[in-house]
Amino acid sequence: MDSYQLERRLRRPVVLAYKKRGDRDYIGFATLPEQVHRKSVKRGFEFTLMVVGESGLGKSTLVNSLFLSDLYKDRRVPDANERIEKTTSIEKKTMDIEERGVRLRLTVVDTPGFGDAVNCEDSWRACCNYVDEQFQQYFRDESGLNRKNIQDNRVHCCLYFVPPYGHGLRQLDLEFLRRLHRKVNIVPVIAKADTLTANEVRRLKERVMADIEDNKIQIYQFPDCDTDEDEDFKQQDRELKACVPFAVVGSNTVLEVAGKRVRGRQYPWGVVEVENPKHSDFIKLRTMLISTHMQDLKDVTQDVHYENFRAQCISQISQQAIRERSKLKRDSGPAYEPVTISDTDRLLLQKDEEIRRMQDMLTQMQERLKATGASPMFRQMSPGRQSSQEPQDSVVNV
Ligand SMILES: Nc1nc2c(ncn2[C@@H]2O[C@H](COP(=O)(O)OP(=O)(O)OP(=O)(O)O)[C@@H](O)[C@H]2O)c(=O)[nH]1
Ligand SMILES: [Mg+2]
Repeated sequence: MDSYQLERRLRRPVVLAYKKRGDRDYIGFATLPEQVHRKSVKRGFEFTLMVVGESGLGKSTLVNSLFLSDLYKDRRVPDANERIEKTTSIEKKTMDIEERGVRLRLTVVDTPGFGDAVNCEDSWRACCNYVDEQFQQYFRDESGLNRKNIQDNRVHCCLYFVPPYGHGLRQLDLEFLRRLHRKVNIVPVIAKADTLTANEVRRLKERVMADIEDNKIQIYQFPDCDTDEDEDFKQQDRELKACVPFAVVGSNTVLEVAGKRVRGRQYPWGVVEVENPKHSDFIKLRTMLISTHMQDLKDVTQDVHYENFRAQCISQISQQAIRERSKLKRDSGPAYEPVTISDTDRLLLQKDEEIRRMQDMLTQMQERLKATGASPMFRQMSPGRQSSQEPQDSVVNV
């Protein structure tokens, strides 16, 4: 479909809505939702998913299963020696998907080599830097001239893979989660769930959730269901929340089971079907990620994580401006009564104005966040003071 056809197709609902209403009192703003819908469909959607977890847990396989793609066909698996040397690399793949006229630019950020290096600090640092760099880029673009066409590469969701062996979260997992939970929406998943019995899955889920709670890790919170939703929807919502961490199975193989072609894993004793809800939580995860909560994940990224980042940036810039101002004052020597405004005075005035603007922005943001009840981290911050409870590993360079 060319752009002219797309334009016509997008215009159609509004025209129909207008014609249907013969009522003389009809003003027309009832079409506002349609207009918003039309505009966003035209613009298309962007979503970035990061997958993190120890090497070999099935991250790439799950991504292929989720998006019915084969993103990793040229992948070469490093040998043991390479793995010891290896640092976590960031592999970014973007694909444009279209479904019923809706375009989605999906970016998957994979982290092969996570947990391979002897030093586990390397693992979280690479991911943390990546998330920060995307925020920085967005912040720069927002303050630039071409604000209308900003590409949103911020990470909207991070699937964190917990190994099926072991008894909950390990040091490596906790370290990663502590460093990133205030920056990105974390959705924990139990990898290779087909290697566990139903009871083992249940026990591991409980352990993981207890570890998350004990360590005060803030994973992605599903929004509350509206009270006027129907009972089926409410039930679905309850089941979804109870499912976390999702126990998933992935496969790149399509098999034939009872005359139907399904993605699955063939074992001597039978087939594990990826999309069978009795075999794994794969469908629940896919529905949540793609059909029901994609927009909410984007909203939380914008309203909570990015706002936190932005507040830190503004606070740092305003501190820097204060420092520069005092330096200028010192350098300008003893106070005297100038007859005309000198360059130094002009600069000082500019700096004062800059500081005032920054502080206004900061106050506005604090008020907005207070109103939405978001981000405890932000509430701990004030200009010139940084949260002491948070690991301050990210350096914000603007
Ligand atoms: N049993 C089981 N095996 C799986 C599953 N998903 C993937 N595998 C297998 O695990 C191996 C590693 O899968 P990958 O998807 O390459 O793992 P990865 O996490 O991307 O690994 P790196 O790219 O090295 O970080 C492959 O042999 C897969 O076939 C699963 O759900 N269950
Ligand atoms: Mg991989």
